[in-house]
Amino acid sequence: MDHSTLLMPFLSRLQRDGSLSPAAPPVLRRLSDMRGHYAHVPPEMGDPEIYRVYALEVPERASELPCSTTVLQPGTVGEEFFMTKGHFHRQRDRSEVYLGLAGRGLLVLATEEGDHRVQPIEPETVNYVPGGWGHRAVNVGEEPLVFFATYVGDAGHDYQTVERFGFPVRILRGPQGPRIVHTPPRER
Ligand code: M6P
Ligand code: ZN
Repeated sequence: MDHSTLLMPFLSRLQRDGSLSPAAPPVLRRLSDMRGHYAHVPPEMGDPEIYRVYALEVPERASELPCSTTVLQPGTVGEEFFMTKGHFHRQRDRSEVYLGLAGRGLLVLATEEGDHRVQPIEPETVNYVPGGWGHRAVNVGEEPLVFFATYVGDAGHDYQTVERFGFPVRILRGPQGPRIVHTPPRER
């Protein structure tokens, strides 16, 4: 054990608004931070907050388990439900776990080969995200979607792959609830 990198035990509490306290200042993602992610952005949309991430102050190294909560607002951009950017792990084989805390959402998982899965995220769900699977959360409910995440510390975030190739499906508001729409590679 390398005692020079040993952390002190600490406690953080989940707040009613989904934040963790103490935690680092939240990372905020507005619509303007998500250029290229939504299929069609109506010009009159303004620049709403889409989500924020509260992360514990843990170094991103292999021996640690970074933890965060994400608070994803309800709403749509055109027909498309509010969602996170989504990412692969830079170190592709690193895994992650999501625990649903509040609201009603879907987790879209995809491999670079084009395989995909869609799973619920809601209170009492535990989503296991194996290495190699890109992941994006989508709020399909009327309340903020709140979930807890923890992942292998040296995973890293690769956003570029999602920006270039998109996900194989989009989640749109339909008359009978969320519609999962397959996206041809050219239109992602
Ligand atoms: C979860 C974790 C974080 C991630 C966040 C927002 O809290 O997976 O690592 O940063 O969701 O997702 P994204 O980084 O794709 O915007
Ligand atoms: Zn991740």
